[in-house]
Amino acid sequence: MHRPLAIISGPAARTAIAAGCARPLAGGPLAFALVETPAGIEPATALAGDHPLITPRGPWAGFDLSRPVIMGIVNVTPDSFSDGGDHDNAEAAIAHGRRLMAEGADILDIGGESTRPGAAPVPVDVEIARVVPVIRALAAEGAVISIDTRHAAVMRVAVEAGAHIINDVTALTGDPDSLSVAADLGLPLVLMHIKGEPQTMQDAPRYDDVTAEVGDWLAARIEAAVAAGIARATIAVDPGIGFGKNLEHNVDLLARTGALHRLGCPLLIGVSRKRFIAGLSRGEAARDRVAGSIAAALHSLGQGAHILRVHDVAATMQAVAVWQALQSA
Ligand code: 8Y4
Repeated sequence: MHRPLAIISGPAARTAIAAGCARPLAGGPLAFALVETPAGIEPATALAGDHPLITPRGPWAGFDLSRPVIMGIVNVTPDSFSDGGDHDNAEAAIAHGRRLMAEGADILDIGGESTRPGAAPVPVDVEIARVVPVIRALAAEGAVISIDTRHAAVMRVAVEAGAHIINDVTALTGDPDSLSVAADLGLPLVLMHIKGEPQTMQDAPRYDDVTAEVGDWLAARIEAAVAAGIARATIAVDPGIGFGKNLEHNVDLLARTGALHRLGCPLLIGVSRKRFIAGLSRGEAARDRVAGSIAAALHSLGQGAHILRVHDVAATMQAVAVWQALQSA
């Protein structure tokens, strides 16, 4: 288990690399001076140049990953939009997706099943009926679409409707057909960590070392995917903030999220409006968690995250533009 320590940002990163005091983190723009290994703490310069903490990532899904990629969230669930019928839901979701595209989202993540603890399970045909018209409409307008699903049947029809990326919060463990269907489809994919099932995942989750265990689980899922015929270069990983984790676990995982670069894959982080923000602050409702979401998003970029999954695309893009200008100054 190797963790980058003493992560350096901004102009100092380039200076430290040029001086032979640090190595680029996952290809840059950050650097790291130290690495924690099972044997102790060592200089990063002791690592071989082809170590996965150092090697560049991407391209992934057509993105070169030289700048942060913004994935905007489009829910097609009745509780997120009108109380009207499926047609109203689809129309509202399409309008929302258009707005996120106009705000500059690189990817739209379209989901038709709530994975909130206690949410009623949705039959697969209902999930399909919700997402397909939204994918069709937004893909036809040029959006890059990811399908947020843990069901193989939904993956198949979503891709027929124009989806480009599979985002599975169960890392292809949620359906016995997912590994083979994803391999057959051959699209870029996000493998997210979850502990337990969505319904019960928040019932007293336990870890000895959450960052190490999430990393080991994701490593095993990468190997399962590769064994099923999925190309390694198509896989992005995600620690799954809030999915079978309490406040302390989420904070630990975000603080050390750079450790996941040992997996050698692009890193996606989803913190937007999540409950841990309220837990660290004043118990705010989801709509009042934007500032904390942006703080966590910029922190994630400072740990070398490549892709951010967010509700508030315009606000995040503004924050990222400022962060990036200061990185490359
Ligand atoms: C308010 C609104 C508060 C939404 C919490 C939430 C992730 C994900 C979700 C993630 C990836 C959510 C589908 C949870 N989170 N996919 N999906 N990574 N890859 N909750 O972190 O947004 S749904």
